[in-house]
Amino acid sequence: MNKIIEYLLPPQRSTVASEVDSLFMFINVAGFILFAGIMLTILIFVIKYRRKSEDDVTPVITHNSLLEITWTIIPIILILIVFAWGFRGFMTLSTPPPNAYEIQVKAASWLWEFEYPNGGTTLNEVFVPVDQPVKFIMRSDDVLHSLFIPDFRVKMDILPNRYTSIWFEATETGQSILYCSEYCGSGHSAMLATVHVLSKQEFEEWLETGLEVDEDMPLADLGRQTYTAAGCNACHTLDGTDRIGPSFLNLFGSERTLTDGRTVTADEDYIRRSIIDPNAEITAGYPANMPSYAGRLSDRQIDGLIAFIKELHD
Ligand code: HEC
Ligand SMILES: [Cu+2]
Repeated sequence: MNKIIEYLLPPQRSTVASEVDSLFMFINVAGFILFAGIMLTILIFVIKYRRKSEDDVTPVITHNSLLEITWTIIPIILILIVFAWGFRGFMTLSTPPPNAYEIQVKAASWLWEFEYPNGGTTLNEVFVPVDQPVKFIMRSDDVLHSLFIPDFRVKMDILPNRYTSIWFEATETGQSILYCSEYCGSGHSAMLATVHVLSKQEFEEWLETGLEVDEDMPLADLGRQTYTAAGCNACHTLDGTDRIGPSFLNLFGSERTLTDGRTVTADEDYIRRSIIDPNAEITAGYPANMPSYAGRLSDRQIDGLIAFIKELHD
């Protein structure tokens, strides 16, 4: 059974994963046995009781108490097992342990922002300690989203104007994928983040140092790093092809036509404005759906992005 689970499902990387999988497999196997049994019975009856001659008549059958009680009791027992088992898992999943480490999660079209107790934030990346309960307190900036981490078997809707939460305890260090599982518009499939599970010590170190933007890195390198870390790559390519937004190739210094008919030159100021207040100037031919990065990127990261975009010419 474990081999089948390994084959069918993502790796089990949280304390609740194996219980979720066991119930899932129980429902599947029970469903399969019932399906096969019913199909087989139908097949046998079709053959055995087929009309054999022109004047074959159907006998009058009223009922069979034993049979009817059996096929009522067995499904009731099965359903009660699923209910009790599922309810136990539901209670575990919905009551975070009191010592859980709390991270605030903000979902926006289309990015993930994580805020740690020390005030630091990360975009599209979340760092958590291994073997410790972690609680996400989640809200949405705009529409309905849903946070799903398949490796941890946790999933919860995220709503505007209301908090929802999930918790998990990762059982091994490494990376897992986190994504939005509620269709939320054209950038929905790009709403991805990475969960980095660190050892306790690595996590402490990361909290001390990792949150600060690397001051020594050359600006353009920082820009390249931010381009993926902040998820610009979900909508902007570097090779001249359109994704959701225009490509960054040959952008710097070019003339941009805006939806209001004005033409502007893509200089430093224009790029900075596009990042901080993207809906102020919409490039003609593209939807107005870039999220604002105001307060989400440091000034140095924005300088880095500008330096990086400047270099992209063929
Ligand atoms: C969800 C998709 C999405 C993400 C993520 C996104 N953008 Fe955009 N961006 C757009 C769209 C669509 C436009 C064109 C409409 C407009 O001007 O707002 C655009 C326009 C721009 C422009 C102006 C381009 C032009 O042709 O004039 C710049 C510069 C820019 N984005 C930079 C960034 C940077 C830097 C990031 C990451 C920090 C980023 N964008 C993330 C969708 C996105
Ligand atoms: Cu979403």
